[in-house]
Amino acid sequence: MISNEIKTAFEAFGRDGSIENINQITAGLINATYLVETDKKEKYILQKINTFVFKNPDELMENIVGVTKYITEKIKKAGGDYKRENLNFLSCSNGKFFFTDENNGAWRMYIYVDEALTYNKPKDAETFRNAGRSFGRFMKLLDGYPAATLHETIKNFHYTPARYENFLKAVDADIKGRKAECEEEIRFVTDRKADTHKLTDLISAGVLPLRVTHNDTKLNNVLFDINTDKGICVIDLDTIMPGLSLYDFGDSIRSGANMTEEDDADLSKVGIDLELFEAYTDGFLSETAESLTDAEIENLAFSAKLMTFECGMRFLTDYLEGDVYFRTTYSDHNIVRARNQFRLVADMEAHTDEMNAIVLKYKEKYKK
Ligand code: GN1
Ligand code: MG
Repeated sequence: MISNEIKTAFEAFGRDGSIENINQITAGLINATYLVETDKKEKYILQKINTFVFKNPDELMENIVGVTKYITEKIKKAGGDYKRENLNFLSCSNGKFFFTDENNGAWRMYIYVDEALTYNKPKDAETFRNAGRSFGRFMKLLDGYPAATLHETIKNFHYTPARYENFLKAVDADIKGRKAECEEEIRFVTDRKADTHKLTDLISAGVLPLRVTHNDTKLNNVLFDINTDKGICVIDLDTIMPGLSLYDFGDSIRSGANMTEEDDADLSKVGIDLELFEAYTDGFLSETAESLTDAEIENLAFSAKLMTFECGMRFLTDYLEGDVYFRTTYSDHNIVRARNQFRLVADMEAHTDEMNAIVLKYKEKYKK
């Protein structure tokens, strides 16, 4: 059954044909995503933007359209195929790149990239190395993009000290009465308060440079070629903002180098897979080492821990606040995710030396 809401949104983009088939894609935790196939055999991705999370779709789409146009130009210059290596967003009859429905829902649509797939867990080390190359290339592609024109789509997105303050507020308020069952997790966070401002202090001190970054570099935000497993393009462009290269590296490790998925409740399966860590570091640094500063490279291993910690803290905050932010499919989902992430943090702490040694190995290989 194709809902009227979806049909109306699709039609607002004025494409030929009508919807023949629709499938919801549930990998992302924020927006509602649908694969639409028409009777003309065209395929599109139609997304309902989560306006609780992204309060200003106008600004959001201005960022995305600006960035994708910039990338298209670069790909064209390099002789590449921008229809496959980039997302191509469509406009409505009013010229806007999103449609507002009668209930104030905001929808956008782009052309589906065929013969591609995503992974929640790397198929093997080589796939993950390819993800590292893709996110590394992506950062390079955006080098030179006018950062000052970007809107801050989510305020303080990776500003970990602010995330920590929000967490403390949620603990204090305890609006769902869930605090008592999370004492251990709460202590895990407060014990690591000093970590929360390590990178932001280095930004303030002028040691770490801001770049235009993706900021949501989960493994399933890369499209891989179904035949070659090479990264084709990077998707989910909602949080492109000025940020640290370290956010992009760290979040990829968090999501892809965990020995299991981020919501596995069996904590005995959680841990940092050093072979995967190495593969990603190799792929990422092969593309970026020349442009990264020593201070950035020195903090790569730490960033993996910090991004995992921050994400766990956000899951825990959402649990305490009654699951209003991340999509959940059962009542304990967010606390399960938080415990999983904290176990991964602890395991990274136990393997810090090995992680740093791996980073050094690839720094020496790629930074001349
Ligand atoms: C969300 O949208 P998605 O599923 O790619 C979240 C990320 C989290 C991630 C955890 C805008 O990413 O920050 O790391 O869930 N995105 C936003 O799975 O909050
Ligand atoms: Mg997202």
